[in-house]
Amino acid sequence: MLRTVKQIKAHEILSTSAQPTIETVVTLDDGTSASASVPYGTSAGRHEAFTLADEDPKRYRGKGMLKAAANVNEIIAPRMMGADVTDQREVDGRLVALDPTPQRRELGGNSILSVSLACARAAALTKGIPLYRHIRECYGLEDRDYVLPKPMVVVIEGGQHADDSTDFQEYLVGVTKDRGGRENVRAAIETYLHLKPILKKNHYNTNVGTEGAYAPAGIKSNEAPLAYIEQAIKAAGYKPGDDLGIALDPAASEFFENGAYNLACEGKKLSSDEMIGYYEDLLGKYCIFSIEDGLGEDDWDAWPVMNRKMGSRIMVMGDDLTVTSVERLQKAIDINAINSILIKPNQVGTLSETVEAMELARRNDLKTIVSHRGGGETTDTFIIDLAVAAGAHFVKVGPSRGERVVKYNRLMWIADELDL
Ligand code: 2PG
Ligand code: MG
Repeated sequence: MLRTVKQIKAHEILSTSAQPTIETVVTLDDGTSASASVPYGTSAGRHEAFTLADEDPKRYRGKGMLKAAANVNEIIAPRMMGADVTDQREVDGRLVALDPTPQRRELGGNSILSVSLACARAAALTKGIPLYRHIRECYGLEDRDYVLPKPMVVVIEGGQHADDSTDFQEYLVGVTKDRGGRENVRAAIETYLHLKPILKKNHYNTNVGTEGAYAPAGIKSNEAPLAYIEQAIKAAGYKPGDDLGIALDPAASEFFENGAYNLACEGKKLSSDEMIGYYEDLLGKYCIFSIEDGLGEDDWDAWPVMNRKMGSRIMVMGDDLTVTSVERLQKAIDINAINSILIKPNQVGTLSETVEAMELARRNDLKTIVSHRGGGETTDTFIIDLAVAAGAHFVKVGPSRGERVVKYNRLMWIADELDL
C-alpha cells in the first residue's frame, strides 16, 4: 500500500510549562490526517538535538515556536509532498537529508520530529492498525513477542525540576516484579499516593514539581527521600526490593562544576571516584535498582568504573551521556560505560534514529527505558506506543498531571488490548 503526503501544517501550541512548543498535522492523499506534538527538557543534555525557539524576548519570554513552525511549513513541507508514509525510513531519510547537522541546528530537532511522528501516526490510521503495530511493521519487529514495559514513576523531584530541594533531580519507584500491565501501574502509583502522608508527617509540603511528583522544599539531604520512599512502598502493601525498587536520576551534569560533583544541599564537593563511592553506600542501604546519569555527560573515564562496580547489581543508565544517539551509544558500549539507556525521541529528531538506537542497545544486551521530558510536555502519547513496539523494559513518566497520566492510561489501554 502506498499512501502519500498531501499537506503538512505546523503551528505553535502551549506545552505544560506554559511555554510554547510545536504541533504538526499531516494529511494524506486519502484524506487521513494525524497530528503529533513534541516535548522538550528542562535539564536537556548538551549533546542532544537542538530545540529551536524564537529567542524573541517580546513573545513568550523568548520561547515562542514560530520559527520552528515556519521551518516545517516553508522548508520541510514542500520537500515531503508525495513521500510514502507507510515507509517511515523513507520519510525520515528525507527529513535527515534536509538537515544532516549532528544536532539539527538548521531546522531544529523539534520541527523535524513533529513531522516524523505525525507521518507515522497518519500511516497507522490509514492502515487501520494501532500505532505500536505500525511501528513494528516499519522496522521488521512483528515476529517478537509483545512484552509490556514496566512503569518507572517519578515520585520526588528536585534538582532543576524544583526549588529548594535535593541536588538529585528525580527519585522513582519502579516495578521489579511483573504483575501485568494494569497492576504494574497500580503498584507504582499507589506508592506515590502513600508517600504523601509520609512526607506531610515529616513536615514537608507536598506541592508537585514539573513532572507531577512531590517536590518537598527545604529537604537538606539527597538521601532522606530514599527512606521515605521505602516507607511508602511498605505502606502501600508491597515489598521494597522485591515488588518495587527505587531508581535515581541525579542528572549529575547539572551539579558537575569545575571537575567536581557539587552536592550543595549537603555542602559536599566530590570527585568522580567519591561520587561513585557515595552511590555504593546508598546501594548498601536502600533497594535501589537503577541509577541514571549518576555521572556527568562528558565524564567518560568515570562511567566504566561505575559500571564495573555496580553493573551486575543495578541498571547503570545513560541519558545526557548517550542522548539517544547511535554514535554516543556505540562509544558507551565500546568502553563498557553503561548497561542501560534512556530513550527520548526528541534528543535525536526522528523515529527511525530512535528505533535504531533502541535496536543497537538490544543487540548489546542493554536495557532500554523510554522517557517523558521534564520541561514542556504535551498530551501526546506516542512514546508509549514506541516503547511497546520496540520492547522497551521500562517507561519513565511522572505520576500526576494530565500530560503524564494520559501516558499511563495509554499503557493500560494497550495492556487490555494485548491482554498482557
Ligand atoms: C531526565 C528528564 C526527564 P528533562 O533528565 O531524564 O525526566 O528531564 O526532560 O528535564 O531533561
Ligand atoms: Mg535523566
